[in-house]
Amino acid sequence: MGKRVKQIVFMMIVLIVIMLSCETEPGDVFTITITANKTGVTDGTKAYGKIIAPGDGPEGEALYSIEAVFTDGAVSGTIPEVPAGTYSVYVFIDVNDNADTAKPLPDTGDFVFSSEDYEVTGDQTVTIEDADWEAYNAYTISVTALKSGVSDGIKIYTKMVEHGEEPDAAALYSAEGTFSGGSATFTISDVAGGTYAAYVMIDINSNASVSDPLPDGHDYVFSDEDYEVAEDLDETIEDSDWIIFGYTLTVNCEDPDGAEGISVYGMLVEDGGDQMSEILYAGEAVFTSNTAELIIENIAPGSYEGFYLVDMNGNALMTDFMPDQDDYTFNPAGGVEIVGDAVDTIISSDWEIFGIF
Ligand SMILES: [Ca+2]
Ligand SMILES: [Ca+2]
Ligand SMILES: [Ca+2]
Repeated sequence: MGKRVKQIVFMMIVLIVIMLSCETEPGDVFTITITANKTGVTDGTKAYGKIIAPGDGPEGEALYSIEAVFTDGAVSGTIPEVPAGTYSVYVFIDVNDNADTAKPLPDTGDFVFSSEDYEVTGDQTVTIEDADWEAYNAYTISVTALKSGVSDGIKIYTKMVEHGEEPDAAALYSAEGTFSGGSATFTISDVAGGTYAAYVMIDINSNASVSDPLPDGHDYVFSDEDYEVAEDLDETIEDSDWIIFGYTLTVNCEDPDGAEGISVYGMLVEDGGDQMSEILYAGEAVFTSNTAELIIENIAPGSYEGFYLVDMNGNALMTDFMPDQDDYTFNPAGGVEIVGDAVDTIISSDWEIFGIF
């Protein structure tokens, strides 16, 4: 061989050796180092990492696993002898210190990191920075509220309470915003997935307590008592979704005479209206043991005429409540003034039999 050919052959051999040394051989194993930072994590908090088969979700069986303890907002550890291949890497910080060490999984309150389709081709380091963590099972709700006619500067408040609870229950999450140009926006972050009762109000008369805002007369309210959160949500409350906050009128009625099992109806119409006026609010109850508790709900504050009817012959329609022969009626003089939740009483002698003048 000529000198030049020898040089070329030598160069080719060198090149092949270099190429081979870059390829992973079957049986080669590598060390995976996981280095993580998260400010605010207290010393002693555990982090768990695992490498699992690609395609398995975060709950998949660990092929390789590791646990380590946070110090000064940082944690690291190594997993030796990982064959080349494609995996998923899951790491979580057990912030609330409740993971089952036999099969550690994150729950609400923990932080998680994942890297799917993670290729192992040599000794490698997975570096997880502050911004790479996500709160487990936590979502962001962004709300735009529209309501024309609301003055700039008026506050809107929202609270999410336990499912089944009323607006005055303790807030699990809350937020506020300020109206400008007929709309307001607010964001609720880190909401754990689940079902809640959500209450929103526009404090029209600017008198709500900032620490526990609740609606009163003239405020607008909106509620969703079965509010499900399972992803990030972008919501709009439309102009027509709002109702004026209303009060409850409870009327304890005494039996006029022999009305056991009979229905009593209550209805409110506009101030100065009569029995033929449009019914604004209504309720129904049945006499039991000579009394009936009639409840009329969600009444906007104001003055109304009240009409009550004991439908002795059972022919009144919920749509008109018109009395006829032998029914009992009562129309309180001076109307019904609603400024808050109220309790009224109708005693036996208040009832007048209809049709006898
Ligand atoms: Ca946990
Ligand atoms: Ca108010
Ligand atoms: Ca009747």
